[in-house]
Amino acid sequence: MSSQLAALNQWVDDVARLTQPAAIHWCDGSDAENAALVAIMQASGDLIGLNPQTHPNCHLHRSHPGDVARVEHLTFVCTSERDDAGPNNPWMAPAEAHAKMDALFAGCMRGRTMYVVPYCMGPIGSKLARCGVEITDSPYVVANMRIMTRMGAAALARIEREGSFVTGLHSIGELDPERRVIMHFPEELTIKSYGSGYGGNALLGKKCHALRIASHQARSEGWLAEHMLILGIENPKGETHYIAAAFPSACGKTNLAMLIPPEGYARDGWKVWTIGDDICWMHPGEDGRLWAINPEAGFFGVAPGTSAKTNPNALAMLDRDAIFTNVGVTADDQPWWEGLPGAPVKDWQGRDYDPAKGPAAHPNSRFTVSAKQCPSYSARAEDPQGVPISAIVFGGRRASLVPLVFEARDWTHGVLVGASMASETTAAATGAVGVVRRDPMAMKPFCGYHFADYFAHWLSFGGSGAKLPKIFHVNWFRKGADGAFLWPGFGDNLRVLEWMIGRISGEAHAVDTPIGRLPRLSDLNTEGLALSAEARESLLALDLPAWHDELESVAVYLDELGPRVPPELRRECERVAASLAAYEAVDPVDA
Ligand code: OXD
Ligand code: MN
Repeated sequence: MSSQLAALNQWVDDVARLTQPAAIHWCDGSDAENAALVAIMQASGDLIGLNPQTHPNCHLHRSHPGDVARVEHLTFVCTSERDDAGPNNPWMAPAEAHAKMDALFAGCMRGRTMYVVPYCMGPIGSKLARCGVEITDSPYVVANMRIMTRMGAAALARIEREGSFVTGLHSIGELDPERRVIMHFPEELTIKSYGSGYGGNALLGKKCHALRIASHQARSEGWLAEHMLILGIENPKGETHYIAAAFPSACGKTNLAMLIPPEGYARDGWKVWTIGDDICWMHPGEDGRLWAINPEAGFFGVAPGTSAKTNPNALAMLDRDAIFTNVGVTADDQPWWEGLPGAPVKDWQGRDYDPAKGPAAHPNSRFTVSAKQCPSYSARAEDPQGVPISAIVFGGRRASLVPLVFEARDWTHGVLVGASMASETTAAATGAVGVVRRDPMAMKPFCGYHFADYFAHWLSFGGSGAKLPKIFHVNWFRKGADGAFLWPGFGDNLRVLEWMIGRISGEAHAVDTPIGRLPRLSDLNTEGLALSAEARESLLALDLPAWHDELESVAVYLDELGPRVPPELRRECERVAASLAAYEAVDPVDA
């Protein structure tokens, strides 16, 4: 046995001694193994078979009702120096955290099977990919990891070759919110998660490894691990531009990644290709560009709102080989959520559906499905080199203030734009929904180190020689006086992406403003769009006094992050504030 596998075996033995499982199963990722696990879960009630005619090999899982989202206040980054975790992360000293976790894990797998899950984040043959091993007592987690990562024998072979891997120990424990905690030890490449079966808390390859641990590694190794979708836009000339876009959880990353071009665009030959919907690892290439891979192999998407109008590609991939978590079901056992035709008879808790008790599907109900089933999945998603990124897009859910789109004037300004991102909170995490909070680069819950150091890391890419992507900010969620969205969104977002591509190729026009470069409405293709007068007036308008307040609030936010904030970023904030003060209002909107 190689010494690499000896280290892995040793860890597995140690964990077994601590957790006392009845059996140990090393996962090979095969179909036969999956079928056996599904049978076990159907027998235990962990999975419920759905209609085999309409949804072959699809299953429903109902979580414990108190375990349906990420728990940010129980998610710790355990660095040896407290300040290295930053004010953006709950922190605990590593020794204390290990002791706390060991006490929770002691004997917790008695009577259960312990699964050893080797996985690879990224195409198995890619230098940019990284491996991990998750130990879990949840067969539901194994079934999800099999879809979300390259899991099993091939990953184990790579681990044996490479030696280094992230270790993740997970137990559902008693699913008791009082005994729930997720610890990250970035300096040890280790994760320990107890007491939750929910995706972001339990599928350790995703948020825990591919974002929190990877962001920490990326900083020391000179790359970026980001909460971004990646899509390719092919124009009628057959040229494809790849765009990475960061939005907070449940703000439409999956829909944007799978966008269907609106009618005129489709006719003219525009195509959109999906690379990933949640996570993007970007490395500087020898050519000075940033090259990106999607470390995941599947989608763990929010179900409610996914419909023939919002995301036909997603619907097309969800009629076979998928796991649904916390959705409702129809009389003929089809999965159902708000936004779909038909009617539910059971809600997400398995109760008879009663609208008085709330929606049929939990607002954070999910589907898990292989990316290969997505009709727009790009062949380049499996390219070991990744794809070159032409533009980075930041966006939030903002009912007011922030225009539909603007371009940062340079990299430093773009980093400020990302650092000052804010968005209304959603059901993807426990806590109040709809409250505007700062969520820099959509990484508030996921950055595994101090935000100030993270901003410095981003700024460090701005050095000479780099052919960096242009940075943009979008807001699809602006609302009018009546509370309705002003922009149609979904497929029509391609109109905004087309303008960005025009900016990259130097063909599209923009107006310079203190907050960045804005198109006039006439610079966007609005053909066939019925925009209201209010939308035409305000989608691209600048409310100068409100922006002045926004910049003040950004400065306060940077101050709150403390003395580590790079002076360059503070200066950039001051520069924008000063140019706002000096700005003579030019209405960028075409009447
Ligand atoms: C997710 C999230 O599940 O961001 O992707 O919560
Ligand atoms: Mn996410």
